[in-house]
Order: sequence, then C-alpha cells, then structure tokens
Amino acid sequence: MTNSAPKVGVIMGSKSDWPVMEHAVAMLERLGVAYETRVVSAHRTPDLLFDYAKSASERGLQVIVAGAGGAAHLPGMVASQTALPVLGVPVESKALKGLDSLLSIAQMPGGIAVGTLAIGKAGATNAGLLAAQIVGLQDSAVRAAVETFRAEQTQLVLDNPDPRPD
Ligand code: RP5
Repeated sequence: MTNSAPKVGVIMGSKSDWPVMEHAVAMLERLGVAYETRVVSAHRTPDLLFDYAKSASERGLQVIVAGAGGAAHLPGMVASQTALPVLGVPVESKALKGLDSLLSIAQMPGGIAVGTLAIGKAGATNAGLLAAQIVGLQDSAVRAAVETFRAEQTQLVLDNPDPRPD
C-alpha cells in the first residue's frame, strides 16, 4: 500500500478469495493508486459490511472493488449502502466455477448499480484497472500511469507478432 490515504477499497468475502483478488491489488500498485484491502463478509460479518460501506466515502475512498464467490452478495449489499461506484469481481467457486458468482453479482435490481467484471483473474485485474481509471478522472498522475500501461501493453503485442513459443 502507498503512504497516502487510500482512494480504493479492495474487499473480499473470505481470505480464500485472495489468490484472485491479489490481481486487483497488483494492478493498483502498478498504477500507483493508494488502496486498502481487507476481508468483509456479507454473511459472516454483516455489521462490518454496513459499517465499511457507510463510512467509505467520508474516509476518502472513491471506488470500492468487491470480490466474492458462490452466493456473492457482497458487492450488491455494499452498493446498497454507499453512493460510491462499486466494482464486483466474481470469484471462481468450486461447485459451479464462478457462474453462480457472476450471476449473483450481475443480476442487480434496477436502481442499485454494481459494475460487474469477468470471472476470476481477468476480472480482478480489470477491476483494478477500472478503479484506477475512475480515480484518474481527478488525479493526473494516475491517469498518466494508466495511459503508459496501455501504451506499453500495445507495444508488447506489436513487438512480439510471432505466436510460436520462443
Ligand atoms: C464467499 O464464500 C467468499 O467470497 C468465498 O468466495 C466463498 C467461500 O468462502 P470460504 O468458505 O472459502 O471462506 O462468501
């Protein structure tokens, strides 16, 4: 985490979600975005969820990234308690490979919005990227970091056109 006050909160329903959600954190670190991360469970710690979501804006957070698997109620319940943008990451579940998580997060009722990302690593990575893009609307250093990342990614593909292994 950086020394400045966190602008992005990365929360997840269980420690078991970390191997996926660490990719959101890695992207925020790469782009120099101040963040905090912790376990907040919709089902096991509902009072903590409410406290976290209700205090997030006044604590200076600008975006919340919430990852959960299975009956993935965390992003939607957080969104119900804050006007901050909430990005939901469906974590792969053992039984249904994350399709349950995806549908739980995506099928919000009209009026309470959650931006739903892809299942797993790609979704977590893009949640970090999208959170940085939102923060970058008001933070020119973060915006520049996003633009540099995108340019480097493009150049990497252009520099390696041969799909065969080295
Ligand atoms: C969800 O239940 C969590 O987000 C996690 O993906 C899933 C399983 O949690 P554990 O039983 O591994 O703690 O709330």
